[in-house]
Amino acid sequence: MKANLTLAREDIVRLCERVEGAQTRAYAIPKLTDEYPAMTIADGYAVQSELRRRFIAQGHRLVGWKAGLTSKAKMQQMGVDVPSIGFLTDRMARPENSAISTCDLVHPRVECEVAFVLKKELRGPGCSREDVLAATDYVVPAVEIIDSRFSGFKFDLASVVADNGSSARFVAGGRARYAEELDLRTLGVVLEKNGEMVAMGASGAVLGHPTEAIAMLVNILAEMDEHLPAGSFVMSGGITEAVAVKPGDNVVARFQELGSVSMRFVE
Ligand code: 0L1
Ligand code: MG
Repeated sequence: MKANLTLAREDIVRLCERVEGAQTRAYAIPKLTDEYPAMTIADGYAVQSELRRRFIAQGHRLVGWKAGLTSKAKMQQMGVDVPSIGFLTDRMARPENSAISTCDLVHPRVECEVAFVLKKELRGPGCSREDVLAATDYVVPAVEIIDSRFSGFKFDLASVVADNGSSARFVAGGRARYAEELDLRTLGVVLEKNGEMVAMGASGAVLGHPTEAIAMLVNILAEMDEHLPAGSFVMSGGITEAVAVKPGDNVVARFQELGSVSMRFVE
């Protein structure tokens, strides 16, 4: 990954400050490649790593990671051709059934995901679906609230990666289940907004099997000399497309075998 870096250290810090400002004060910014057209995905991860370093220095606790852009539908929707990863901190977690504020978000959208909790560490390269299953303690249903900070949703993969894969909030809930008790490829999910079904899908939409997304994430982490420690919470990517939410919306994600995850959105 380091071999494909084009940005100088001062540019990485500058772009990180730009992203951090947009995330913490909730305003939209132009995609980063408008100013740095040669920016690579490796540059995007360098900005993301700097953001993670800063948040941890400010007292945020790293709780896990997320795979993003893991379904063909999502890649097409966003005009990209490879998945991405992002980090998750305690400040992004929201309890089930809670009221989630939108005044500190730019373009909030929700998507349904299967999350994995690890009992053993996972390291790449060469992490496989089998390795993921062997390291998984249990799976839980989750809703990710993504929030691209880029104006008019105009972005490319390098910019999205720098913006931590649009990570903003997440809610885990429902029923925790052992992975070996489930067919993780065929789990159905229905997303309801204000009592209406707005999206549906099956877990195989995530790279054919959500464990593939976790293995992909571990192998990308290995390129950055990072790994997933035991206890990590890892979201495998949207099964459904992302659906926009605004104050007053009630959202329920109903997962086959895993129960449901609910929240409401307020100003
Ligand atoms: O979680 C994800 O799939 C990341 C999506 C990044 C692009 C977007 O904001 O839709
Ligand atoms: Mg997601």
